[in-house]
Amino acid sequence: MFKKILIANRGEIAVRIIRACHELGLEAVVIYSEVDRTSLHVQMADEAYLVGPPPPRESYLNIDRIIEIARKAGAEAIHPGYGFLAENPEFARRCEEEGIVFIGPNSKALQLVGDKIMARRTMEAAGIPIIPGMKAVGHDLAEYAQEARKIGYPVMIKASAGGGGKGMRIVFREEDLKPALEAGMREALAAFGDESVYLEKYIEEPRHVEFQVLADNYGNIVHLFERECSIQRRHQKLLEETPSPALTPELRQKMGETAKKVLKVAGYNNAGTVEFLLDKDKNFYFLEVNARLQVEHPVTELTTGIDLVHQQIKIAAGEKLTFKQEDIKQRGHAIEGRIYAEDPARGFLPSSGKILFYQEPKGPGVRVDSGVYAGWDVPIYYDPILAKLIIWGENREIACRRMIAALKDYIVLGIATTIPFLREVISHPEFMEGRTTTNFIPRYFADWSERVKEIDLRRLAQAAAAYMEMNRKPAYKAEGIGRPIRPSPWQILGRWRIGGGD
Ligand code: MV4
Repeated sequence: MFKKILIANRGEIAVRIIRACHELGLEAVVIYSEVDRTSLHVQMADEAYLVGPPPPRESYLNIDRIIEIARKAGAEAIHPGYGFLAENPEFARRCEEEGIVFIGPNSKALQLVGDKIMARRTMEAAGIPIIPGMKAVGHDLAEYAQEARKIGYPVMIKASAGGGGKGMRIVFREEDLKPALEAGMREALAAFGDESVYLEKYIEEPRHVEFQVLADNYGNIVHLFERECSIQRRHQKLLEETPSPALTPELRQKMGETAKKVLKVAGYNNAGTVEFLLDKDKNFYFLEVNARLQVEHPVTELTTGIDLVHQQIKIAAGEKLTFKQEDIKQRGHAIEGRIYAEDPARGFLPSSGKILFYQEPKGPGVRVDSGVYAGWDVPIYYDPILAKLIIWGENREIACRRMIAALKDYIVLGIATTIPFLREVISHPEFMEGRTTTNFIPRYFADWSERVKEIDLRRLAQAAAAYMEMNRKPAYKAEGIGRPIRPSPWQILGRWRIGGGD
């Protein structure tokens, strides 16, 4: 087993991995950019090294600098987290070359699953159901038009060099194909440096179901059941849950076995997630492999009792899986809500600034994976995720109610967040009933704006918090007690609570 791991990431996932290192008795080394000097992950680590200026290219994406720091710190392994270099085959290869263990899949498997067309060809040859469509990029408009006619409209344009929706376009009529192809290729080039696109049959109103898989270096492979990405907004996942209300035990078993086969065929090791689309007739199709620890991994941990970061580190250290498929059970229901520094009332624009007041919900079945604290300045340079609220309940109904209550108790003042939006979504009857297809947001929340009452109250509380922060003197001295105390804005506001209730 390693003694010291470098975490090449920041924010909540870096904090999450530090915790896992400490639980395994390992030292955690972190990197930070100039704006992240006071970040929570820097405070919690055993060692911290300045990696560079704020722009990701000069810091968290700077492969040479990260390898140099790993060497200097004597880290035997690097955990990439998610985003940044997590699925970068070049980084995995460089680690392999430098004799530093990359905590993730081998670079060859990473290369394969990162090429969407190659992955489709490989999976189809192995008898895995793929979405009908092209298995090679086209050479000119005529070829794409011919392929689209073969597939049948509507068709989906997709980038071959990456997933996550970049370069994706839905085309309903032939006359719209050319402009959509040009736009999709431009976006693919900007996002992945590769303009290659291909066409698939557009699956209308699918459900987005993914299976967590663990594969050690000795051919042992298990799945840890599914997660449904129930609510997404423009490919940004907001809510994920497990189990999926749409799966029967038979379908779950079939998709789980297929997910294991996908990774076996790809020669994959470590943690990976196999994404499927499920159409309204319950046919499932392989979509892509996410070759990283995913943001939503905690819902799987809460329902299976298996710590995925521990498993990643153990597999990377050459340990065998200690459980078989039949040992893994799903228990209860878990839902994760992502807390972003974005303003849902202003089109989800990023909201930066100082967190003036920060209070996390607590109670049975409430987990918060956070990377922030009161007084911290949210930088503009990175993905605006602040934290994740993950709820476990013995069934979906209790989990939903617990999530709604927890979101009411989750107080962040000084910046706007997605908290009030999440609460409205989960309270919606269609969500409560489990009817969550990928166009839930466009259908029910297209022009959502926060209720005026909440805005007034929140602003009032922010004013109180800012006032106290500016004055930084005790609001009053309790009689007979030596130490002056400063109440929270909520104590000043008395019984008022944002979002209704008492
Ligand atoms: C699709 C699709 C429908 N038909 N492909 C691809 C990236 C992945 N993260 C989601 N993707 C989808 N691929 C075909 N042929 C629907 C999705 C999809 C989606 C698409 C648009 C907007 C939101 C979405 C949420 C989940 C899945």
